[in-house]
Amino acid sequence: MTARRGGFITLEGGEGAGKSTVLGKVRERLAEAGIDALFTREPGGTGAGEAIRQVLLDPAYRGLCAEAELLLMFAARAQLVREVIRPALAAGRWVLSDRFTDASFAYQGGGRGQPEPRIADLERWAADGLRPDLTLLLDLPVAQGLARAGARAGAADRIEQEREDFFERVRAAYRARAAADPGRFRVIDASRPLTDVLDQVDAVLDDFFAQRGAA
Ligand code: T5A
Repeated sequence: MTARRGGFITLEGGEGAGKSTVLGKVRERLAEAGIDALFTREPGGTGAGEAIRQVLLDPAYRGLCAEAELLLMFAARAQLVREVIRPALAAGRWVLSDRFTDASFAYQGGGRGQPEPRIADLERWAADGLRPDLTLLLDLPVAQGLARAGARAGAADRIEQEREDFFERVRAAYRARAAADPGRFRVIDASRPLTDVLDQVDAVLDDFFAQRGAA
């Protein structure tokens, strides 16, 4: 795995899809290959963003309305783009993020029913029009992802407490976005054992880095 020029890569998927696990392995492999990469996550990734994340995930704010949720996601994103991602890309680094704007289209759009044009408008100005060069969608049946997430220690956060039909809409929205933009999305079968998922991810990244001027 080798790559000379930077770019922006995101991982997306429903609850318990395995994004954090996969990104941990990718981080090790990029480090071994001597590829300079910055890893971040959403919502969060900055001081202000992590504080906003706490509000967003705290079950105490169960009554948060969909509009406030959407704006908080983009408030954290606005800060992350300007404080972390844009400067890193300008320095020629690779940036890998656990979720980005596709998550808002899937969760706040598909899940909560917020109108797509409203989210697209926020993408333009709040996220500074930034779009990933490559997005890996870790796709798996909702029940399987929720079972994985539920098997972890700790109480469910505010969004994890949603009903299964909410996550079905999230999954459908993700898959629709992937189908509409096959040039940017690669769909990974995340229902498979971890070694198999990692092989799929490696193949996609190797191919992408090769296209981006790999040695
Ligand atoms: N959100 C976020 C929005 O609503 N809108 C937005 O715009 C954004 C950016 C973030 C929440 O915010 C929402 C989405 C989320 O609800 P979070 O805690 O970051 O909260 O939630 P997730 O991103 O969903 O992270 P999770 O930790 O729940 O899931 P991951 O990272 O996808 O899964 P991971 O790696 O922790 O794996 C889950 C478990 O499964 C095992 C792991 O070991 C772990 O125990 N596992 C596997 N087991 C078997 N086979 C495999 N292939 C496995 N892969 C992982």
